Amino acid sequence: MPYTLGIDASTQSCSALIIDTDSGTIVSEVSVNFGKDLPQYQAPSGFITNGENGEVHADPLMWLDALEQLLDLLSKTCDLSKITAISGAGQQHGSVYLNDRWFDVVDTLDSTATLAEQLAPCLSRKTSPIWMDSSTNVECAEITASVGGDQRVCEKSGSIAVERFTGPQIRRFYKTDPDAFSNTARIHLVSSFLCSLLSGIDAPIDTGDGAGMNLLNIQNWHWDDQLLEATAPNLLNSLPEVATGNTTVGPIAQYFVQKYGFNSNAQVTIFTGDNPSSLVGMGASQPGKVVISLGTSDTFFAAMPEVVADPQGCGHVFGNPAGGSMSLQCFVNGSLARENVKDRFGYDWDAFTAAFSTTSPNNHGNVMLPFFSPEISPRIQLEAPLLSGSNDFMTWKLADESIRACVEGQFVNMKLRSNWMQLQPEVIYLTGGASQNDAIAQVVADVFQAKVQRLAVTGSVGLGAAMRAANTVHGIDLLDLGDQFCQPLADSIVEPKTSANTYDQTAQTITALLSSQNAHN
Ligand code: XUL
Repeated sequence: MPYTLGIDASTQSCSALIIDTDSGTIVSEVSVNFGKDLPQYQAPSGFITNGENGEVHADPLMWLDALEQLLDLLSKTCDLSKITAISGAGQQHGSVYLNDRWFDVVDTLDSTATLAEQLAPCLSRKTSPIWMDSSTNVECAEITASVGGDQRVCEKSGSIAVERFTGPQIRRFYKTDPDAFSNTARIHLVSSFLCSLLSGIDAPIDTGDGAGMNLLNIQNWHWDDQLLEATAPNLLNSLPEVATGNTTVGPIAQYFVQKYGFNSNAQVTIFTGDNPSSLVGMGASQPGKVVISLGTSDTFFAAMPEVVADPQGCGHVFGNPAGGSMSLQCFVNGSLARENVKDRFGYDWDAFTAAFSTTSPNNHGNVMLPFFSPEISPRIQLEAPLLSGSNDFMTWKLADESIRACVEGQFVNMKLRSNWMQLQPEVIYLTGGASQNDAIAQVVADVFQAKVQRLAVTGSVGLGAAMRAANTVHGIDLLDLGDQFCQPLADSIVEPKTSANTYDQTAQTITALLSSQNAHN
């Protein structure tokens, strides 16, 4: 009975999910939370706090310790020798900088030492910038000027130069620490770094995650000479190959066979980014479905029939691991913003949910743009929400109204920012931590005037990875895997209850609030 493993290396945790494609069941699911399970790294939400100048970094050794804890846990729930296919996904854009020892070490991992012990001497940069980093404003401007403007960068790479994307991050490293940069022999994404370790070779970057770097040309899916040159000298030498999402990298490294009891013949499929993986795991890798993922960041994405770029410059085009491309819009102020409003009133999640029954859609004109940290959709530097409404609301005296306003503001803003994709979704697939909350799902249905559906499986990133592995290694069709694993949760459908124009006023208020702040769309 062949088992398939999917790994989800996300911002706050590392999770694993094993599927059995014969019986169509999930055999095992485990997770390691960076803050809770690895407190020694002092990263309660998975990143180092108090970074300066918009820097948000994480310790790559923490990811490695988490991977080992995860596999240890997993080996206690399931016989890992039954696994025949493995893939994974990483938080997008984060980068790992390695010196030339990397090539030897990754090839010859020693199962008597930990991954972290062996990899520590390979790091040419101690910490990894992650997607929450907004420190590269100047570098984005430099890359844009050198390539010939926003439109040109967007045509080539699928996005304008974006602060959190890996290219601008690499450029900043090159400028601020040229010695360490020249010591760097390889730059990996979180996804390709972990894939390399699992397979024991220097693995390629896939077109899904690779397009989040401002370095890959989305017309031909090759590194783009002009973008590379605009970013840092001799960059091509430091980048792995690019490969499509259906590439098998090779058998699992002996390290994991010896340490955790994997089967030597288990094959590793190239890893991808968490969003492209979720597209597959939601059964949405063919055009026609829209996914909203509610996580640390909220994201809105869909497989695209053709490549359209966002004229506002906030959206992105990535490779679709199932072939073709996908669009994505990312919102930094996702679950941390919802949590912030909840905590401000000392509410638990039940009280948070109950707030939607004491208030009504449109919230009597009380509107919030809950941007507790700098937002990227649209790009605006804020540390506190923008509010409009009654005096009591504006002075945070109305708990329930504030909670509704936070969620309504998030999704009305999401609708405004995703209009460029020209999608008229009839069904929206909701996933991620907060997706099981019916009150939130109702706001999504009302704002988008579309049916909202949840899947039985919550870990769509890990599931997408497992499905991709089963597809490439065992040749099982992704559509068939979707029928098996991506079924809607019974009674999970939420229909719109409000009329189509209910949120028109909210949308106008949000647009006015943003223009009063000079947001750069
Ligand atoms: C996407 C993005 C985030 C990360 C973390 O562009 O920055 O969604 O992938 O989840």
